[in-house]
Amino acid sequence: MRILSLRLIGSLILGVTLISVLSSYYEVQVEEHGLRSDLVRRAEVLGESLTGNVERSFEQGAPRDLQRLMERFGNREHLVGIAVYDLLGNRIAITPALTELLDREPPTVVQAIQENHEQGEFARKGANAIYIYALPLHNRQDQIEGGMAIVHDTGYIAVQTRRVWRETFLRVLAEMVIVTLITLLILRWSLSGPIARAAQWMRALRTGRASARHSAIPDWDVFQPLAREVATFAESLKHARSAAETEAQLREAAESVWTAERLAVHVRSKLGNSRLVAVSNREPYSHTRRGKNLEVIVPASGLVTALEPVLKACDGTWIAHGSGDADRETVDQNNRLPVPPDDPRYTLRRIWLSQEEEEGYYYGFANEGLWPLCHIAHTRPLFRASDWSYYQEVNRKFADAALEETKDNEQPVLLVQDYHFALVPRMIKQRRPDARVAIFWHIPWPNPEAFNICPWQRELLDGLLGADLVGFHVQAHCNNFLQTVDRALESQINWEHFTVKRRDHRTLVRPFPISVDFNEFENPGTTTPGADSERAEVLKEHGVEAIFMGVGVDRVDYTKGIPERFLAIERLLEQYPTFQQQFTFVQIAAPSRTHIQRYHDLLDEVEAEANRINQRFQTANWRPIVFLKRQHSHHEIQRYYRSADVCMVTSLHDGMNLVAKEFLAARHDEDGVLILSRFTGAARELRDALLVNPYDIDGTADAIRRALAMDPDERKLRMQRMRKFISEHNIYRWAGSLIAELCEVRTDATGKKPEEAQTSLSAA
Ligand code: ADQ
Repeated sequence: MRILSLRLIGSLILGVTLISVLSSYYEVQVEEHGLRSDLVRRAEVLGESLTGNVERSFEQGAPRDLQRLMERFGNREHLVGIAVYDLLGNRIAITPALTELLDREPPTVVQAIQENHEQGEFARKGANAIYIYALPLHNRQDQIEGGMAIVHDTGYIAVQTRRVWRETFLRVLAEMVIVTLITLLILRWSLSGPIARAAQWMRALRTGRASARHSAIPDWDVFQPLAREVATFAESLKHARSAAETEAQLREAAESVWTAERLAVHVRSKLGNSRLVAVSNREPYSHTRRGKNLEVIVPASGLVTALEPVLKACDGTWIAHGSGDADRETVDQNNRLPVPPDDPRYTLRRIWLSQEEEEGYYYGFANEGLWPLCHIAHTRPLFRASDWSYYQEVNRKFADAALEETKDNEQPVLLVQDYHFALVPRMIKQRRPDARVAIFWHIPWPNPEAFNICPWQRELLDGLLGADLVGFHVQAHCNNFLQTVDRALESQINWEHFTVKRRDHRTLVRPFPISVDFNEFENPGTTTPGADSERAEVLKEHGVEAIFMGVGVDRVDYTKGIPERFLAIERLLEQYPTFQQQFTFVQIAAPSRTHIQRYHDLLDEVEAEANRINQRFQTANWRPIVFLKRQHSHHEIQRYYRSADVCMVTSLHDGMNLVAKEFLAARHDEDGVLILSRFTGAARELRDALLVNPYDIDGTADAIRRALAMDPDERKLRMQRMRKFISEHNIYRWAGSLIAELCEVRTDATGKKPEEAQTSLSAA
């Protein structure tokens, strides 16, 4: 930095000096030229006014008159004197001051006589600098009779020029000092400060000592454009370090835990040269416009966390609905864009849907039909023929995009996500029997009787059975699915291997329990206050004082059992009044699918229920329920997870439920109790949670009391066991096992042309 400053200052001084010297030189030249011209003009004027009288006296042969005349003019400024010569070079008259200077006729006078024309010459006579202006003298017949020399002292020009040089030099010196000082100040404020802060930040990252508070990008001032690049670089470094640490821990524990890096290696080895394409409704990055700026939004979604490392590892393509208001501005002419925006590693292909398509396919068939059909939560599914028609149309749109993205690749691998795309696997396999296609169903699969009410159950099942692999969270959903197929379609089911054979195509049905990225959850370490003070701080922000805190984090969905949870809290306060003014429950509630009347009403209902219970029990500085009705960032949610005594997941039915697992992953302090509905997929894995039936309000209230009164050792033991399980059964394991299983599948590349492979449903 010092060398940089010196060099910078040196260059500035040199540059400023050079420019100033050149401009001073020019100024001096101009000044000198002006003074000389002025002198020449004065000599000419004097010559003109003298000539007539001098010629007359000269002709009359009156040297005394001539002498007097010249002496009368001799006191002009800078004039040394005047001398008159005849044609023979004899001095006729001379002013006294000039006597010593001109001992004989100057050559300029000789030349003026010879050429009969005025002459001027700047000359030196000993130590004197002079200007001689010579002019010929004529008689009345206009014949030349002699010459006259008017001599000026030019010494003052040199004095003047030196003064200009001196002044310029002083000005340059002052300028240099000011410029140097300003440069030093700029260096200090604009460069040294940000660089020092950046260095400190990077050192903290390099040494792994960056706390959550210090991990944000500092203000890099003029280096701001670099900051983003360095931040991405630092992020990779952080991941590499945590991966290395995890690897080391694994080696130490002789265990095999999945990490993003391991998944990447695994995926590359399994895929070989195959191209990987993921299809989901939700996109991993959406763009929105905030004034003049484009903002990138990464949805808080387990699906994105799980699939992104897979796509990154093999430069695949992710096909999704472009739902951001500025999404169209950021794609190329093929509706593609490289992502992640900061460090592009794979391609996002956006599909555009009209409002009618979105209403019919997404809100209608998927969320008013299939969602309540698959969740036993006593909300009646709505099946409209128009929605079904949009569902087929949009499925076709996504399948076509997937086929287009894989048209130049042999044996592509396709991962289709969720209940929005039940028909896509068949649509792809009909045209590309060589493709490996998996569909993962993120929600439960109900029993055959429940599914049977769907007017298009056979079409949906047939669409799904186009896949080589159908994945669910838990074995029970696989079993329900196979039983449904058994009842509804002609097929052969192998209960030993969990496969379905239909028209020469075999589909594997397997459980892949989804999970979270265990290492993503911040460990605040010792730099932030412990759970007790963080809890008090969190509650204080909402104007509440309490000893115990519970937390719930949900989309406001009728399957999540939020009203049941609130009733259980009310029952707890009724039955165990000691918890009044002691226990507060924070419900983080993200409004969801509010286009649908049922969801819209539910949001009002849940809020009204929270208000009712609050009004019943609240005091000046305490209330039982803090209802936070908005989407929160993952970072914000973690604070609540960390400081809660109890997390409540009371879903009436849930495929897995990631909130339960997120709560466990966030508890680096190995404290806190999880209350978990037995109707979630997670309940099959997390046996150390307090399992409840959310319909049993008294039972759930009892579970809250039990959780709050639980012995710390028991809390710790349960939490440790569940955290160990989640750390081993993380999101990367989910993606790794799904891809491994899919890549083992023998495809139907039987040589049949696509048309031959197609079979109509009616033939089944
Ligand atoms: P969801 O029904 O959405 O997922 P869940 O598994 O609980 O349910 O995941 C919700 C996610 O959204 C969590 O990551 C949670 O942190 C986040 N979230 C919830 N409320 C939020 C809020 N207010 N602000 C911000 N984020 C919030 C479906 C199935 C599940 C299955 C998942 C994954 O219904 O059963 O576990 O897919 O397969």
